[in-house]
Amino acid sequence: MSVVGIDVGYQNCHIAVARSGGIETIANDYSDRCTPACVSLASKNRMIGNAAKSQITTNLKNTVHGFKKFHGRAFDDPLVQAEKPKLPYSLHKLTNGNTGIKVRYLDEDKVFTVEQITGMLLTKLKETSESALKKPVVDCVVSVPSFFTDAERRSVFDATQIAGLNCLRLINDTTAVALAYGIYKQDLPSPEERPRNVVFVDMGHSSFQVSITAFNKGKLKVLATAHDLYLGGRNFDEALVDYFCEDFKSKYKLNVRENPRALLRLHQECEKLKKLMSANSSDLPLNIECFMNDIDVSGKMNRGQFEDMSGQYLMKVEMPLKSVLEQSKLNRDDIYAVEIVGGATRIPSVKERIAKFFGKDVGTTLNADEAVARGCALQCAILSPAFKVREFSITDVVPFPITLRWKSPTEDGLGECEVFSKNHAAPFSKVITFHKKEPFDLEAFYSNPQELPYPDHRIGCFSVQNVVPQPDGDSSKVKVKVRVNVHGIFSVSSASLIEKQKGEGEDMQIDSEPMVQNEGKAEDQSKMQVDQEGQSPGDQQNEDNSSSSKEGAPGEKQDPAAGASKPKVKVKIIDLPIVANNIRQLDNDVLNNFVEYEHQMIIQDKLVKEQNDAKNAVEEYVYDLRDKLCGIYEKYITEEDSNRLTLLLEDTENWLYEDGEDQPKQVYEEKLDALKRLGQPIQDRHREQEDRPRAFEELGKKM
Ligand code: ATP
Ligand code: K
Ligand code: MG
Repeated sequence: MSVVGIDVGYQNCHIAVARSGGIETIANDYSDRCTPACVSLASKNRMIGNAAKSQITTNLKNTVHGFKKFHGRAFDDPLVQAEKPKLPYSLHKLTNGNTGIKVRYLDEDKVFTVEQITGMLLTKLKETSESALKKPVVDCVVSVPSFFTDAERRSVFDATQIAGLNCLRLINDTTAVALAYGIYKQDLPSPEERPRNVVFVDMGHSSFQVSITAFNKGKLKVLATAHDLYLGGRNFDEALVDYFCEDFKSKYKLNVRENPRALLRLHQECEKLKKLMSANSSDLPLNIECFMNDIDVSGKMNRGQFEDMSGQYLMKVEMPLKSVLEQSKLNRDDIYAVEIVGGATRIPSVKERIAKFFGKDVGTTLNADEAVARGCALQCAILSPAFKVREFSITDVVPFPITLRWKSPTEDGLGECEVFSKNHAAPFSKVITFHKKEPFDLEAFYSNPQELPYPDHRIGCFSVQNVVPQPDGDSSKVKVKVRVNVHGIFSVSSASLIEKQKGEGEDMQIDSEPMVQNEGKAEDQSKMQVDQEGQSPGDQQNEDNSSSSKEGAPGEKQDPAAGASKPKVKVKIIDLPIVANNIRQLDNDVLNNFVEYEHQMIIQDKLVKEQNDAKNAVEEYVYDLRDKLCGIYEKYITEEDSNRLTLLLEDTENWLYEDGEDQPKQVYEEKLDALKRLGQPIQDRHREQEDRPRAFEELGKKM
């Protein structure tokens, strides 16, 4: 079983793995610990990560980046529509209304879903982990922003499946950071003592997240989270881009916004400048050669100026900090430390605002780029039975309250009930008891649309089927379990009908109002413990109680709700099917097709890679042999043979650029073999000669 944590950022992805020495972040095939969230589609293959990023300006329309926010969103979503004009690639409305990404791939127009694009990225990250661990990687933990709603989480989860990963948990970015912070701390207060409250702040490229977490020995509990969906490093880049667009318009009469390629280059240069300004307060130059219309451009900027023009963004830093503090009902004095991560918290004025708000220096003990990935890997290690790691229990929160509404075709009136309040502990399940004579629908939605960073407050509709009245015509008692699982995804996870047995206690009361029953504090704690111990965090395991009663069914069971004090009622528990219909959910068939298609694309990429490797091998051999023919091999070949061989090498080189440009792998292999048949004897003669004196030397030493 693999222990891998993946931070999928809007701009940057990081991977941490467990090896014998502990948790470490790993580098990719470019010796880079950071893999850009970028996918480039081409006529023969795909490039992903660093290779894709280098295609951004050359394969502009088919290089996809900045797609993380499209997860679970409709094409008509205002956020998607607002991003659209800024993207060099095209978006496309899918038949189900979801956001598609339109590119040329294998010389055809092709529309990919965002799950597929993230799936491609995850394929690359999976391969990177596999080459570091030297074994197949399946199990992993993946990070998502804490403010991701149900549809967004389901979409990311589907992407992990497309990449063939078994995602044990989608963990919130700031919760992963909290775990990375707390698990190694030796001096946390004991469980009876007042907890240590720590604020975690993550400003990435696209968004801003804050959490307050309470630590005791062996556990962490998230108290509250807050966010700004529209505040991140990219806003600061845009402020600079705006400035230089104006600057170049007046200085050089250039309309940069009309030229996507130039605009992209300006973005890249402005981001570099922004980073330089974090370490430097003096004037800094910005120079781009051959920028547009063969004109070289230059400008300058300093930190003070930059802060002035990014004032509108700096102003937004405080709001989420205030919100999280208010929600937690703590005072500033109750905060033990403020820890910052995410690339954009390196901007000095961002850091200052955070420090000023809490009235204390911000801690930078965590690695700003890698803390999320490390936290993910730690969570994966905790969940893995194969890996020994300190016990540490994690209680997260439900970020947005969830309400359930029910209706039946004939019974009149709607009923509704908030099943999860804001900042309710998660994962968590509850049992709700209904009294029904016929099948009914449960609609789940977010209670508070105004606070939702998502335009649709619906989560989904869950139809509880096969409900029938009791034999005597009375309503049946139907117990429905609702839960927020380890991924932060809501579901009506099971339902059962409790049938009174003939002649036994008839004393079950019929409530008109449904009864909501927490599964019991202690019970739920122990369930969370199961999650922590990670026998399997999957859906089944969370249901340990109900599934044990299911396994016995059909049969006679004690109704647990009847309790010990009441007279015992003989009942039969019948499982009821539930049909779930979540918004923006991919169909299972479609998902399976995507899994299959990803597999084909992986094979295609591999073929192209092997072809390229075979071609490069011919090219290398040609260069190497030609060099040696005029060098170390000169003595071992007649002049005539040498001339003939040199000519052949030249022919081969020309062929590589013409007919041999794009040949099947075997053709290159045959070519190489043919050359080697001529080159090998020379090499052998040379080696023999070299070895002879060495052999004498060896002999000399022995005597
Ligand atoms: P998100 O969390 O929004 O999904 P992400 O995880 O990809 O995005 P990070 O890698 O945490 O984002 O941060 C990237 C951002 O940090 C970029 O905007 C980058 O320019 C910025 N950044 C990195 N280093 C510095 C620096 N030294 N000074 C200023 N900004 C920086
Ligand atoms: K990241
Ligand atoms: Mg991030």
